[in-house]
Amino acid sequence: MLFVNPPTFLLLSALTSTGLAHSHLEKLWANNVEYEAWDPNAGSIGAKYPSDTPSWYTTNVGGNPLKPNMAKTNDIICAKGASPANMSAPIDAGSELTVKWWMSGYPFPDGHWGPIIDYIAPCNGPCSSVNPADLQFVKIAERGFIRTTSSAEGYWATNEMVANNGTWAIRIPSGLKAGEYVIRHELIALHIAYEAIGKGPYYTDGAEFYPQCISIKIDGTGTKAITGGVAAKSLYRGDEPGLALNIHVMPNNNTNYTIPGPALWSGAELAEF
Ligand SMILES: [Cu+2]
Repeated sequence: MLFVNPPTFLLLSALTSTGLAHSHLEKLWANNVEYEAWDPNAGSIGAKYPSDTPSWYTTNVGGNPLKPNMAKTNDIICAKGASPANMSAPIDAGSELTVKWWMSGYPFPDGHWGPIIDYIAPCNGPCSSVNPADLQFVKIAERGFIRTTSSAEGYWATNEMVANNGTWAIRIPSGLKAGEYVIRHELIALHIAYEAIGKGPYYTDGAEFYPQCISIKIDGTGTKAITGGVAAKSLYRGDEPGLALNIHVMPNNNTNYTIPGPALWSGAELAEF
């Protein structure tokens, strides 16, 4: 059963000709406060970007993926046409930021198997005025292949997110220094990752990246600083073992899957599953 309220219904109709392909964030929660996320589809038909969401602005109408050849462009940082949120959501270090993905009918296509990865970067001031290219990210969470099933592909983090009504919890490391930070939350889909096999870095096809940034604000007396981060444009090439592979092979061999990107940051603490 699909419940569609009138504004959304009109929106879907309006987008039929351009193709409504994938997902965007619908909501998020920090310190028990619920926020509406930015909807780039609504933006394309005139919705104004709100001042009260920590979810970054994007022009990614249709929630479309970025391909490996976009991994060295500004779009990989925080999605297509991204610019910072006007506010940063207060959140306690050590607590969970929860996000919810949305698309018509289901949160994300179940046939888009892949990892979910979360990064954090300090803004060194208000995130609302940060230059996205200056953000130095460390990885604070990663979840990839989870278990084999009767299908060749098996069960992945993206399947788990869909099964959990589109929600995903991100543990903010405890003891972080007070200040504003950007969370870079990312789904990666591997269903056509095999297209990049043997093609070298930054090929036009292959794995699909779905990043979204969220600004947060931490108070308190924590002392942990983020060090050793990298610019988002240095995270991926598209020909790593975890991005250029065929996940459709029987017998199921995805148990050896290597999540792409840098190693987990030493201060990371994973959410409970
Ligand atoms: Cu797709």
